[in-house]
Amino acid sequence: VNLRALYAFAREMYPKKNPNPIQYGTAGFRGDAKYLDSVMYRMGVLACLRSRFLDGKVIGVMITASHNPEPDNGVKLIDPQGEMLVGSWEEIATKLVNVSDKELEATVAGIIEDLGIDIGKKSNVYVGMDNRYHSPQLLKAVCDGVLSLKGNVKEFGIVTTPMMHFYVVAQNTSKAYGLPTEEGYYTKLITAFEKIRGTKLEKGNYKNKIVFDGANGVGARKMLQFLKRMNGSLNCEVFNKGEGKINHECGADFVKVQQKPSSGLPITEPNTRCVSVDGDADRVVYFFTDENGQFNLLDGDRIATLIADYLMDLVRKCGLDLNLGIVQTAYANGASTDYIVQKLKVPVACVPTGVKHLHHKAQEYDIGVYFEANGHGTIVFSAKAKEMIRKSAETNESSATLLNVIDVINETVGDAISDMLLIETILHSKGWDVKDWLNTYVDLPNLLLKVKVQDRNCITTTNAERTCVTPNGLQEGLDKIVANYQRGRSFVRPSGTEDVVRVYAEAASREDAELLAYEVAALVH
Ligand code: NG1
Ligand code: ZN
Repeated sequence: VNLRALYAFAREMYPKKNPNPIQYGTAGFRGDAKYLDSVMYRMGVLACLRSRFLDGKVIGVMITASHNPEPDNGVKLIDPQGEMLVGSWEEIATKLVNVSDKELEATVAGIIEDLGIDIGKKSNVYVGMDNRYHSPQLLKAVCDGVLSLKGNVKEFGIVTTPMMHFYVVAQNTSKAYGLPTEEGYYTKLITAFEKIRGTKLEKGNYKNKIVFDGANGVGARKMLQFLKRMNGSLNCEVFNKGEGKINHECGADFVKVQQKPSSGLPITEPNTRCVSVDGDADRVVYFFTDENGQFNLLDGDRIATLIADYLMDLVRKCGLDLNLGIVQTAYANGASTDYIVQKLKVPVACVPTGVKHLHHKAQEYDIGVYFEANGHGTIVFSAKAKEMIRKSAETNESSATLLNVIDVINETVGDAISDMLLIETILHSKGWDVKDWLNTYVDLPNLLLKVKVQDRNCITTTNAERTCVTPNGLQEGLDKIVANYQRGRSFVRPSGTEDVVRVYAEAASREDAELLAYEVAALVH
């Protein structure tokens, strides 16, 4: 391996263009696609080194800007067990993309030396992308990065983010997990889903009919692939299939933040279940419009509580002694937390924003259910839990069902389609429609605002982002405002993915939630 090639490649094909330093954040690097060629090239180099560092284990690279607008793109690395890149390498990544082209060779040499990487070892990298028009060019840059250090690279073309995670885990673990191919992914999820569902497709209030909003992203085309293989076990019509701009007035982020239906969907009968995913299909929310024309959102908090309730019931029927916990962030609606504590009586933890934090916390339970309010989440089962369920499944029907439930779930990362299949399974099993689901608790009215400030990092927080540490006096000011509102709660934090400060507020009435949010925003400004 000749490091000289690095500089030549960088200078000729992927010269550094990003004017300002960028940082590997909660979702990797993200920004205007115009500046990302060199970032992608260098992330290919880094993925190649990381695989060598880990004895040739497959490292994944996903090219997407998720729910961001169309001009943006991004990249993140996937570690061998499907987790997000380990923290210490995030710093290396940040350093590597910010050095000049000239310094590249020396920087890579430094990384190799510091970490004692044997560059004679094999290196294997998997790469996939979303359907943005600039993704193919960026994918080529990643591949060139891997190739310039003589690593092996396998391209998966257009995939959802969770599919990419699935491939990486499937390749690095046993065959029993599933095959690291598109067909392997569909087969695993569909087989488990259809086994639980059986042949009776409608039950009680549950109707086999959903409207799917694909956000003009990858989720739409993959959902169509699922349906082709499902023979009607799920009756689903797909919209926003890519005819419009990705995430533009549609998709999970739009629905959650705007609190209204996506455009591009047909007028449906009242109370029809609508499902929105985001551009790379790792987030999902449900919604419906009732007979009074009222929009109703079923967000990540609803999903977490529905799943936890179902799983607890199943575990009880299995007769297994397994503890279950729910992990939320500060954005979780206060009413959902009350419902978890008072009705479900399940332990609930609050952690800082970013699925990495949620995932780690969830792993402390035998069964950990985690969702961000925006619909990003999944469920993790400990090795001990899986073993107990597997044993008991030989004699207990509920345990056999639970075993299939585990196979419907993409445990490595939030997966919109897998989450949706699980939700459909639960609603079917309970004989529920959206109204039954909505009736479990009443959300507190809430609002999320973005505030532009000079330097968002002036604001630092503690207590899982619920308390401000700096600037001095901000928290005291906030407390004073909040005290005037019934059931008021508000917090501010710098975004990890955009150059803004986010303000969240909830209160007993819509009017109050809005007043509170604007009062706090004015304080931050
Ligand atoms: P930031 O920009 O740090 O608030 C957003 C979402 C996170 C997470 C990340 C990664 C909100 C309020 N924040 O983070 O939950 O999904 O993007 O995509 O939704
Ligand atoms: Zn996403």
